[in-house]
Amino acid sequence: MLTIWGNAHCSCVQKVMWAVGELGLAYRRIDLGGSFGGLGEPDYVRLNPNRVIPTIDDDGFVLWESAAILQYLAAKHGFGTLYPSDLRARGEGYRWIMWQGNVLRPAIMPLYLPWQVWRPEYRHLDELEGHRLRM
Ligand SMILES: N[C@@H](CCC(=O)N[C@@H](CS)C(=O)NCC(=O)O)C(=O)O
Repeated sequence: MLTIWGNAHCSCVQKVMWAVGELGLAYRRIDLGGSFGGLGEPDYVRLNPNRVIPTIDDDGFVLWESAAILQYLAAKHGFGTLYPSDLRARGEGYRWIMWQGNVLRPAIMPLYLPWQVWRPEYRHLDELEGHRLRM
């Protein structure tokens, strides 16, 4: 049985759920993090000492870090499709997974938090400008 901890508002959880959908896997998802809280509960910290979401348990195998989860699930269930057998195609997949997590997400978060979540007085345009992606 595949269990996924994490609420559906979190982009790191959403990409795991997207992969789970593409692979047609049966699962149960437990809301956690954000307004659901629970990341500091001892039972969860034992699973994921980073106290973030997502975390999965696949028949007793616990894994965290969304990029690792994507690669694990795709390799296990989608070899030749979501997990290409061609190394170059797989490398391109890795590239976008890593780029999303290491480049795009850190650039978006300072935009997302001030504009979507925080109060207007916390919005600092000059600081946001410093996060502009230069490619
Ligand atoms: N590098 C981690 C980042 C995980 C992460 O930062 N998750 C955020 C939500 S997207 C989190 O748990 N934040 C605390 C919270 O939601 O309460 C991954 O990709 O899994």
